[in-house]
Amino acid sequence: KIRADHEKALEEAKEKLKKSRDEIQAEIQTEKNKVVQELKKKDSKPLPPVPLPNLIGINSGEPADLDIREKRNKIKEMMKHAWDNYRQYGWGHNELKPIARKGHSTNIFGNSQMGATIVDALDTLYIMGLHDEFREGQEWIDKNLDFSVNSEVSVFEVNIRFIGGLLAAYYLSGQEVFKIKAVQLAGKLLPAFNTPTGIPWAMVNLKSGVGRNWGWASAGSSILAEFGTLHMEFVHLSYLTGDPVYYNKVMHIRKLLQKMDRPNGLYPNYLNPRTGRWGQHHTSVGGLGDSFYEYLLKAWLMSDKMDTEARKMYDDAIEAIEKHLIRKSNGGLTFIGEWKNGHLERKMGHLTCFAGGMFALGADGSRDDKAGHYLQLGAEIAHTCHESYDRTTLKLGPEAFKFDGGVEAVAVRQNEKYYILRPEVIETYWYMWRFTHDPKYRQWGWEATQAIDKYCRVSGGFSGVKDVYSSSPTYDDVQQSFFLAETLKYLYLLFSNDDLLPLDNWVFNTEAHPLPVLH
Ligand code: DMJ
Repeated sequence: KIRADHEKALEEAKEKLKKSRDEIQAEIQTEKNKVVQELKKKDSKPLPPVPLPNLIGINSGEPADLDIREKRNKIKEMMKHAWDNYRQYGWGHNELKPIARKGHSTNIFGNSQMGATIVDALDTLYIMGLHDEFREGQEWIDKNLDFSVNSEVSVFEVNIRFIGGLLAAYYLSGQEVFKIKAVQLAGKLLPAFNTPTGIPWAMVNLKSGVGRNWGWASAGSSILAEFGTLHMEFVHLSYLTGDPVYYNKVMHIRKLLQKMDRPNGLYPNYLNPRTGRWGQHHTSVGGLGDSFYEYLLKAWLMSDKMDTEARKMYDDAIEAIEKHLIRKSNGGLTFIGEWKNGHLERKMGHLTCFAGGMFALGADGSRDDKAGHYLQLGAEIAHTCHESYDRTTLKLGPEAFKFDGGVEAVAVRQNEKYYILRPEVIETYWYMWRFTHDPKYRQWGWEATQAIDKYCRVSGGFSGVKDVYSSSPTYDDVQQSFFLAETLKYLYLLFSNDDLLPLDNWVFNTEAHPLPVLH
């Protein structure tokens, strides 16, 4: 067959070479035009009209208390500082270098300028009432955001920041352009699912559709927190387009996971998309695992609690996590460690701190009515993470902290002492505030606001710091897009009334982009 194909190709080539150069060029041009026309047809296919769900809670949420209002205004001013500087020095780039005052990017966004900060920040601008800035962002997206680029991007990051950001902007503002761009981009991610198992590759080239995995991930594995954090956005895409393709992709992942054995009931962080087998047995509620658990719970909430299969998977997973990963330190701090090949590492990441909010959010509806228990667990994690901030010089939390050899909630290794404007601790304060109204959460949120403003603010925006234990920290010179999407949004909501984006009607994706519950 190979020989026959080869000879056929040679014959065709000989035929072609009989033609003149101009004829050949004309043929190529006709082919090209055909492809362009088809792409255009595909891109401009009108989406079916779908009624916007009944959107509640898009109001100003202005607090009556003067002190709270002033704090909220301060956070809005910080957002404006971050945005204005990005606008001036990094416009169109993915992120900003606030000290060098120029654009910045990392490999998760590929090699093109996709305006990650614009897309990530849109809904925060909208919620804060920064409407001129929102319009500027919308205009840029309308004119410049193009996904037909030869660029290899992270499927997970593009989903949570771009698709999540565009969908939230659409639901909040009703502007069609966001929906259209979200659907176009989703189409570019679909080839990532073309693997022997349907577990997507970590990266995909937006133009060629070729996918692959990170070189560092256990024997060519895909990562739990990456392929397990697509559900919310993909369900919304199917809802908005009437096309089940997105829904089917994520449900296929779920079905596959349900069939697999789990060591000690835990989900390992690595799964090989070719063989369908687990990679290294490493389980964590921080990096590599985190938002997989979050999306099981949120799939249930987003379905108006109809998706009980997701709730069961969440309950099972959390029970195993409590049994094997959650411990109390000698000093009485509850922490979530990491499971590595049968051994518990007594270390917790800043990323893991989001789990306090997750436990509180999942309390209502928990198995055996353990709502009180999970709310308490959320409070304990919030307390531990606050301690990780409070035990530093800058009152900002390190990337990872230990509970070992007399050390409690403190980073030991130099390369774990940085703070890169991450949101997780503040996210947990906000959920805990919504569920308890205990004033300490606002107080802790305000401490973090002041520390960020004092130590991370520079004249060209906000920067991460390399060592939270040093009184004269050096900057990493990156203003992360999630600072505008998440950190500042959660702070703003912490000092707003609860009727701004009530949790009965909105579910926040893992990048803090609010999506409506589909009743
Ligand atoms: C964000 O992009 C998301 O919150 C993600 O789930 C984890 N990490 C960053 C922020 O720290």
